[in-house]
Amino acid sequence: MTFFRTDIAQKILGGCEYRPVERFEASASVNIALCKYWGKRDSQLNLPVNDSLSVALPGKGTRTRVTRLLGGTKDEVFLNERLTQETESFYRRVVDHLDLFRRDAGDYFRVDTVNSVATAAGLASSASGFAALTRAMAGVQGVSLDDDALSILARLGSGSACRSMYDGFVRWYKGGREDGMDSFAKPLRNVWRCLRLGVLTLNAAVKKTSSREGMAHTVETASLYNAWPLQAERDIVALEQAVTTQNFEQLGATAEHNAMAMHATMMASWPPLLYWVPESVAVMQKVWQLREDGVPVYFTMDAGPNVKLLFESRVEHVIRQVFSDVEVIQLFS
Ligand code: 2P0
Repeated sequence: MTFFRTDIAQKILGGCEYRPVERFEASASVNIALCKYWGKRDSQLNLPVNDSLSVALPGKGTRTRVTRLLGGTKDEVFLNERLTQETESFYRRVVDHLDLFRRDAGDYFRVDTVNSVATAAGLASSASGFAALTRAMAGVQGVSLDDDALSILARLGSGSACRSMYDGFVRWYKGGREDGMDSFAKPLRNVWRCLRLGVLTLNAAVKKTSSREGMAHTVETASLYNAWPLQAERDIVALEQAVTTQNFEQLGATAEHNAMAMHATMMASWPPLLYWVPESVAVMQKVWQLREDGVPVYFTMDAGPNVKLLFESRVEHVIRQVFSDVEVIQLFS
C-alpha cells in the first residue's frame, strides 16, 4: 500500500483537538550525524534505509515564528528576513509542510524563519528548519502531540529533521512499517562535557546537488551502495558503545570511517557525485598528520565541502593553532 505524507499527518493529527492561537515561535538545533542517513526506502515519507546517530550543535540552528494570516489568500514565507517567491523550492517545501497541519483550506500563515548557519551549505539547516517549523505549527494550531509524533511530522519535511527534535546524542530508528509510524528519533541522554566539534566553513555557497537528489542518485547508480547499510549497522553499534563508555578514539574513528564510506559510495555513482573541494582534502590530510603526531582528532563531512572536526577539550589549543578559523562548539554544557 502506498502512503502519502497527508495520510500520515491525518493519522497523527486526525484525532487531535485544535486550540489555535494567533502566533507561535519555536527553535531547534542543527545536528551533525556521526552515522549518516544516506538513502531512502520511501522518498515520499523520507523513510531511511539505515538507522543514523547524531549530535546536536547547541546555539546553532533555526528560529521560526508562525503567524496566522487573517483574511490572507496565500502563505508568506520569509527566510532570513527575505520574502521568498512561490517559484522557489524553499517556499514550496515550507508550504507543503504547512499543508500537513492546515485544518481549513482558507488557513494561511506567515512564516518567519531565521538560520544561524549557512542555508544549504552542508550544515544541515533543513534539519533544524523543519524541526522548528513542526514545533511552531503544532503550537500555532494548538495541538498537543507526543515527542514521537512530532519527530515523525518533522521527518516528513526533511528526514534528518526528526533528529533535530532533541538536543545531545540522538538515534533515528529507521523502522520497518510501510507507513513509517515506527521511524522516528530518540535521545540517548548521555552527556559528554569535554567533547568538542570544530566547524571549518570552507565554502558557504549553495551546493549544486541537494542531499535529496544526491542520495537518490547514489541509490540508483552506485553498485557500492549495497555495502552501505551493513557499514551503518556496524557503526551505530560502535558509536552507541563509544558514547556509553566515553571512548573518544572509538567515537572519532567510527564517525570518520562512516563519513568516508558515505562519500566513497557517492563517488561510485554515475555521473559521479563529489561534494569536496581541494581545501576539504587538505583539511583531511592535516587531521591525519595530527593523529600521526599523537593528537586525537577526527573529522566528519556531510553533503557539502565543509569539514567538522571531533576532539576533546584537552587538545582544543592545538586545534585552534593548526586551524586558525575553526569555530569550536561545546556540545554539552
Ligand atoms: C545526515 N545528510 O545524516 C546526512 C549526511 C546529509 C549527509 O541527512 O531528503 O536534508 O530532506 O530527507 O535530511 C541530509 O538529508 O534529506 C542528511 P531529505 P536531508 O545528516
